[in-house]
Formats: sequence, structure tokens, C-alpha cells
Amino acid sequence: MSETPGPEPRWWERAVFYQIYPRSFAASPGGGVGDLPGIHARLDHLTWLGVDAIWLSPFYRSPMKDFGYDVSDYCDVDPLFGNLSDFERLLRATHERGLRMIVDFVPAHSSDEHPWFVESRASRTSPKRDWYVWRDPGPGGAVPNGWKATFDPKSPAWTLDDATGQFYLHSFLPEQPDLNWEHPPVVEAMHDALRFWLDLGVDGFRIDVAQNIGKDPALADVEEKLAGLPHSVLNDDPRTHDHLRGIRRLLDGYGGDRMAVGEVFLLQTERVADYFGKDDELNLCFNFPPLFAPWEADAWRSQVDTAARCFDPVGGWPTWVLSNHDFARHRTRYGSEARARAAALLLLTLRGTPFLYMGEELGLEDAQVPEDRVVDPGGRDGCRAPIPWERAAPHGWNADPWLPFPPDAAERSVEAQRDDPDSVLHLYRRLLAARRDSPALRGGDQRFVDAPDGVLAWRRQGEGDARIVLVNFSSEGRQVASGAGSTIEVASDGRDEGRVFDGTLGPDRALLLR
Ligand code: TEU
Repeated sequence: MSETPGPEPRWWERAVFYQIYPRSFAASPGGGVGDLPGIHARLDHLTWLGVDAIWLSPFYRSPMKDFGYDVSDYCDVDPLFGNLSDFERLLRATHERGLRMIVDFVPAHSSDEHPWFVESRASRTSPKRDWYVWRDPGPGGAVPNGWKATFDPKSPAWTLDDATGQFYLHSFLPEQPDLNWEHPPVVEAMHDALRFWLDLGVDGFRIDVAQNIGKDPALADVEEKLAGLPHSVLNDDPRTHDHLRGIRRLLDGYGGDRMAVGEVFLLQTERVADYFGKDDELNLCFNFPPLFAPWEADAWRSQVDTAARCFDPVGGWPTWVLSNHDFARHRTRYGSEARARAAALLLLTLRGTPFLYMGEELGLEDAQVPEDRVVDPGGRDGCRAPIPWERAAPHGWNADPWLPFPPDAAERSVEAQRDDPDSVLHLYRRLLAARRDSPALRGGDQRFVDAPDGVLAWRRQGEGDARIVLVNFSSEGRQVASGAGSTIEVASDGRDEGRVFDGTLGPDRALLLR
């Protein structure tokens, strides 16, 4: 295949991102909830590991009903995490280490404690009434339509405000009223918030539920067969694209080096592709179907093909995610460390931008959270367990952090794994180094090559460089002709690196060959 010279790649098309969930990454001495100074103190972990950019989940002022995704001040740090000076120091330290930083931006809803909503709900004639989506009850006091909320899809996305006798829309919790982006002052206020962080120097944003920004003012009901789904995963209104173009113009006004990756939580990749626009909307889009794919060669092959089929025609650069703060970690979903290791090789060698979730480089499993310690309304506590830094309990935290530790915290700690060249941590570090050194892996073409049942094999090629990747998804050894005779650069189990690949690929094993 000939290589067509395209425009120069942007930094986010070559970077590896690392997601930090601030509550759980690292705390200041004596703390049980993570904070910004805690992150600052652990930045060297990220440079040692070899990632390029950080995505910080919300650290804004928040009543924490959705642990920060309910924002009550878009331009301030919640005291739990520190203050604005802590943020500025963290950003400076991040940039001094040559890392970029993007911050979460939650545009589709605020907290019900945001002064905008407090004012909006004060009366029907409040000047801020239209900042949120208010509707009269239907006949007999009925909800305005059949849209369902997200964490409990049986409950309506509407709550009646007794004082003013109208319902307000909330795609998530009742404490997260949806902002009305069809009202221009809302757009202005949200743009001001973006400028606030851009002026401080952030490199961009991860946009929370990007598909949920624009709403059909007619609030048309969904088809009956979809009525059991939360409305947030169905909302796909054309107005959202106008709003994303507005955000993109704002970003581009900063010289072209600031970006937005959108959480486009629609369950068809075809629809996600629309959110690149004509390279005038999101710079990158998360694509969730691969995160839900089982550990099977056919399933993954079809995810990779689908992403290429949908994104290539619109010039959209893919992203790959195995874990985040909303779903069981892939180590837990796939059921073994061998698979989690092979998956790391997949994540870091596919064509596209990988996003790591803090702790996956330690091979962490979800914590078992006893019922009396469950705090998240969406039941997502397990993947949000604190990162064990030190071998000895309490692993760099106070005696009682906000969530229990993941299993085997001592052996899985950063300290223990740094001392062990065979650890998952060292595997990620070798993979990241291999990726950094290989133009083919970072930006080359990709095509599948011959492989037996249960195995995926693909070739990356570009700028005079090439690699072959083999992933055995099956629980049996396989003979693989593709790549035999090449040198094993990285092996998911760490064995035979530097040796010639003889064609035998063990179960749940993956190899990077050069
Ligand atoms: O998540 C969007 C979302 O719809 C899902 O990931 C959701 O959390 C899941 O279906 C529930 O089981 C984003 C954030 O990542 C998430 O943490 C927030 O709770 C949500 O938006 C609301 O802001």
C-alpha cells in the first residue's frame, strides 16, 4: 500500500494519554481522598512510565453527588482537591516535564447547587429560568415525555419542582439538571469557562457526554423499543454539532494546539463518526463499543475494522480505551492477568491514540466494595479504588481511604512492581518505549495479515519502519506463520524478548515483532 502524505499529525494523534481520577490517584500526606498536590507529588511516576499527556477527571467545586461530574463552579477547584494555585502549580510542573494536560469539561449538566440553577428554580420568571430545561406537567401531572435518567433507567429524566410547579430535565441524577444550550447566554457562560482554563494554559478538554449537549426543543419521544434505555445514550440532536463547532472555533482561536476529545456515548461507531464534523468539531472521539467487546479475536477484528470503516472517510483519528472510571477494569472483565497483559499490547499498538486509565499499568483488578461502603449512585466504585503506591499498608494513603484498595494491593503497588522487571508495570513501560521509538506504531498504516483461528495479526507500516503484532485471544497455543523469523521486541509475558519468533504463540499471549 502506498503512503499518501497527509497533513502533519497533531500532538494528540501521537500522544498516549493517562487518565487520572483525582479522588483515587494520590493524596497529600495523611489524606484519604486524592487531591491536586497528591498528583503533583507523583508526577514522576508518569514520566518514568513514559506517557505523553494527562486527562484529569473533574476537580471542580461540586457537592459530589456524582463525584465531581456535578459541577457547582466551573472555574474553581473544590477545596477537597486543593485550590487554584495548586492547580496552576500542577499544570506548570506537568508542562516542565514535557507532558500535556487536558481537563474534564462537563457541559451538558451542572449541579443543582450551581448558582445558575438555584436562580433558575427560584421562580418561573427568573432571568435564569431558560438556562435549564423546564416544562409544564402533562395531563394529570404526567412527566413531559418518556425520557429516562441514566443511573436508574426506570426513573424518568424529569423531576417536579414543587415550588414552581414545573418539571426540569436531568439526563443523569436529579441533582444534575441539564443545561439549555439553546439559550445563548448559556453558550457564552460555558465558553467563558473554557477560556478560563485555556488562559491558564491547559492543552484541551475531555468533554463529558458530548452527544448530550444539544436537545430537540420539541422533546420528541423515543421509539417504544428504545424506551428502556437512558435518554443520554440516545440523544443525538443536530444542534449538538453546532455547539461543538462553536467550541472548536474557540479552541482553534488559541493557535491550533489545543484540543477536545469527546466522550461520545452513543453505542454505534457509525454515529460517533459524525462528531468529528468536517474536522471542525471534536479532535478526537471516544468510541465505546470496543470497551464492551469480549476478549475474542472476531469481536476485536470487527471493532478495529468498524472504526476504520467509519472514521477513515471523515478523516477521524481513532482512540482506544480499555478501562476508565465508569466500568469494570479490563483486568476484571477479561478475567486473568495474561489477558490483561495481552490487551495492553493491543491497546498500545493499534492505529490510534490510546488512553490508559490510572492503575491499569499495575494490572489492578476492581476492588470488592462491601455493601456498606458503596457510595456511587451508578455502582462504579470498584474501578475507582485508590492506587496502592507503597508496598506497606496503607500504601501511601491514610488508614481509611474513601474506598477500599484493590485486591493484592501490596504486590500490585507501584513500589513492588518497580522492583520487579517481570511486572505488568514494566511491561507497560517497555511497550510505551517501543511505541515512542517506532514511527510505524505511532502513525503508520495498519492491515490485518494471515492468522489462525483465535489469533489476530496485523502489520503497522510507515516512514520506512514496520512492526507486526500478534495477539492470541484463545486459551490454546497456536502456530502463526506471519512474523515467524522476526525478532520479539515486546512479549506480553516478558519471555523471549530479543529472540527470534519461532511461530509458536502461547494462549492469551501477545507479541510485538520487528
Ligand atoms: O459518563 C457518561 C455515561 O453515560 C456512562 O458512562 C455512565 O456513567 C454509565 O452508563 C453508568 O453506568 C460520563 C462520566 O464519565 C460519568 O462518570 C458521569 O457520571 C456521567 O458522564 C455524568 O456526568
